[in-house]
Amino acid sequence: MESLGVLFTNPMDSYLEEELGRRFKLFRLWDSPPEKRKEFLRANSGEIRAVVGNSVMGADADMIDALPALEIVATFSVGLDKIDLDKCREKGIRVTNTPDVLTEDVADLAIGLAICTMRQICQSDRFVRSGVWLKNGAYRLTTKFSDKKVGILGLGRIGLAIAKRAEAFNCTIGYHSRTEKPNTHYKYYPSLISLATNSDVLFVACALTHDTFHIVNREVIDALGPNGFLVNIGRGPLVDEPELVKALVEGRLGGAGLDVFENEPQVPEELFGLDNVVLLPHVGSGTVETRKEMADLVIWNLEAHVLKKPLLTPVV
Ligand code: 8YV
Repeated sequence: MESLGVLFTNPMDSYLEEELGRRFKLFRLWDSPPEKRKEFLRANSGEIRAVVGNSVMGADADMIDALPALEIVATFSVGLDKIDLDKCREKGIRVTNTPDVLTEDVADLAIGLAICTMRQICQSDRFVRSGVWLKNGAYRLTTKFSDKKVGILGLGRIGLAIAKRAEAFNCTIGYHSRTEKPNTHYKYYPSLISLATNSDVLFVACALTHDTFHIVNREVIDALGPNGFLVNIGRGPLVDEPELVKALVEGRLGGAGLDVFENEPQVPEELFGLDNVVLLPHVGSGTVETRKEMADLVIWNLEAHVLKKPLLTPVV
């Protein structure tokens, strides 16, 4: 196994790093300063046959071109948006991701974010801590989550898990995706605008691709309206962030619960002062249990590749 040279693109998980280091020859990209990375790749290109990246840095066209011996990209994420999949296909490079193991955590967080935003849980906590309760009395009334119309953009594994949870809150569920899903009783909306118009809370849970970049635009935000809430646990660039900020500042959108942003870890400062937003640092899959399962999947995929066995979670 040590003969497999693995490029680790950024520090993402200490357990994964240790285990990769024990099994393979690990090249840490961040060991070289950003301006020397091209050189670093060139110097080690003969040995690097695998890349392990994540939602921060994967394998783009430049990296793939710089690594002629590359055989597999095993990403520590379910999202594939940081990998040039077409180039991998073209060059016969295998790609694996970490589906299923993180579905529950991300769906739990999505529902948590919706309730947190609508019931203003974080703001209420600050109200108590800052002593305002003592001084000013009761907190203002907030918005109920149960019984609401929930819209889900992207009814994949995570979207379905959100729907299942929302059903337990007696919500009615609608969704939009490229095509209608055969085995669900949820209402399908062929257009995102019509889904947003008919939703109190819109969950963004689709993959980021060329087609879905800024899919939640001004029109969609306005269709959700001043009493509507947006929850994004997918990817920041799915939402036109400047339009979202404007709508929140101008009161054209009721509120937003955001785990992801367009230019992480940058978050628009205009949002910091707003009481109707909850801002999280991309922690959807961030539990000890799930990150361990994700790491094991990455390792097992690489081992399977070395042993020429079927990959566990192949994408390409
Ligand atoms: C992680 C994610 O944040 O799975 C994804 O697509 O965005 C996350 O699980 C990340 O890749 C962990 O480093």
